[in-house]
Amino acid sequence: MDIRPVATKPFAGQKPGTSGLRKKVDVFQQPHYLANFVQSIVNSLPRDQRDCLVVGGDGRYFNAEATQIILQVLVGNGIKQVLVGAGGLLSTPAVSHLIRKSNANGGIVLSASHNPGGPGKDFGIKFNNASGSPAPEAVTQAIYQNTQSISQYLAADLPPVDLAVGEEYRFAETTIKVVDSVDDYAQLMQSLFDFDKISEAIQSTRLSLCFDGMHAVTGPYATRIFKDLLGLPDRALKNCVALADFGGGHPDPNRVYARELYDFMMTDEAPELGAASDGDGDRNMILGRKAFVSPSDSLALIAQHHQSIPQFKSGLVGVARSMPTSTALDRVAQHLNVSCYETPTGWKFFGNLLDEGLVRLCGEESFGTSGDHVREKDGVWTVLCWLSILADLQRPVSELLRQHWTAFGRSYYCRHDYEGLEADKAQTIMDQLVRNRGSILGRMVNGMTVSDVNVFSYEDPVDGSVAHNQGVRVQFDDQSRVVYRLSGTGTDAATLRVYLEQIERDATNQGADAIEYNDVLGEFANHIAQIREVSGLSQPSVKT
Ligand code: G16
Repeated sequence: MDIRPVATKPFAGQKPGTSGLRKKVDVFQQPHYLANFVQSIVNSLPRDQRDCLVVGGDGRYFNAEATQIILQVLVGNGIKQVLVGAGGLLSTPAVSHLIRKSNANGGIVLSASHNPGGPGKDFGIKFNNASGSPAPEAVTQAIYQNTQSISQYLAADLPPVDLAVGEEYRFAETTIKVVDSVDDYAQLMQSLFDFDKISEAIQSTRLSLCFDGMHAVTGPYATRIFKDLLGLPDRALKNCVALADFGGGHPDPNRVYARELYDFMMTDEAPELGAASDGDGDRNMILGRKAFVSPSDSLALIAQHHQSIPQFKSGLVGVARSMPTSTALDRVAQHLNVSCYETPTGWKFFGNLLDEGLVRLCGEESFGTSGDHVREKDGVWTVLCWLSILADLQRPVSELLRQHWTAFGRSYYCRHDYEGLEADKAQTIMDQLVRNRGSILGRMVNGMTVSDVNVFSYEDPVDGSVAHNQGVRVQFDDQSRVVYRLSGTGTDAATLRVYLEQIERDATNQGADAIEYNDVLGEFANHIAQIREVSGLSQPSVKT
């Protein structure tokens, strides 16, 4: 077997976004494109941090071919050990756990998350560091710089590597071990939750679940954990066969793309809990019977009821949310007397806070929640948190939501996405908002007055790094907000996200639909940012 340097040239635009490099799959299929990026990852690693790397992906179209290319480059570079998921499959939180458990130097995740998969659809790659966290900006920047000056990569002429579980190979300096995709993760979950208690509630029919795997990577995880270990019946699991094109669907667990589950959960026949996860298993959607739990509320309720979750029995210490996520968590944190951090969008910003033990629970409005057990958001874990809460408190989700709103006020929250914008127009909208600050201050809507307009910057309290320009906040006098930011995960044109939050403290007015409740504020947000004038879009493409 030869190891040879392959001459190559930089590709423009290999710049990681909110969560790694995401492009159309045919971009990744170009000769050298993926190998260049993987070589750049290796080049960014100090020589003494090339002992062990984890590789796994969400199984989307091109996952199998990409895994072989990655192995060729890692062997070519003499990485001592590579742990790869069987069939090249690992959910994103499972990669994070495996990195931590095996003391690896990092890992490579193949996924475009909730974006569709298949020919003509999306693909992605990202690097996670030794603590299992998506690489911080300094590292992604170093990788990007490398892609822009690369002239060769090292590749081993490997035969096709059969990724059957238990196989072990030795090529040149490298050992490749194929590990079960689910085993380690399932054991971790068993160590964090009281499976007997949840199982007992299920057997006594006090607790029931419908989980939608969206034909994505969590299918096998859900089957092992919810069915084999907790004893839920087959009918509790929908779409749990992982497919390379996610069955032609959009593996995004929200009310739009997990519509069937949502509609079912709004009927009298619905189980206590409904849940869905995304392409790579890090996102989640939580529903009760006739109750949608917004991701921000889900996070706040997990914090409120953390004593029902064995992992958090010793207390939360601190919690964190991304800036656009609703402030429901802040009010619970204040009540619990624990710190609440506000970070930019992107799970990587939680990494340092978790590593330092400053927070134990984090979440984002984009259907992501997780704890200090891994350094990624974690869909199946979130479902287990809810199962634990329901098994312990024995109250319906709808009642828990009502109690929460009565005690803490309700953050009526929703997001308007304006998709398909030309990049320069999207930027113009953001720039104008800041320029027009003076004329926006004092404007009124729904009896609220704009009291501040500012640009969010974040200084990491651990390493002092600063992230500038992380979104524009329009703040009202009653703490309600509109937040504007540009998405960093798309593969096409720009998407402008407008996050709407109104806080209703009157318990008699907390039962409305959040999307409808925010319609007037949404129009106001469009108006003050001149979205219609600049982009021609009078309505958002999606409201979630
Ligand atoms: C990624 C990040 C999240 C972020 C989300 C949306 O999630 O890990 O932190 O909230 O993208 O980002 P944006 O608003 O920039 O599109 P995932 O699940 O796509 O990896």
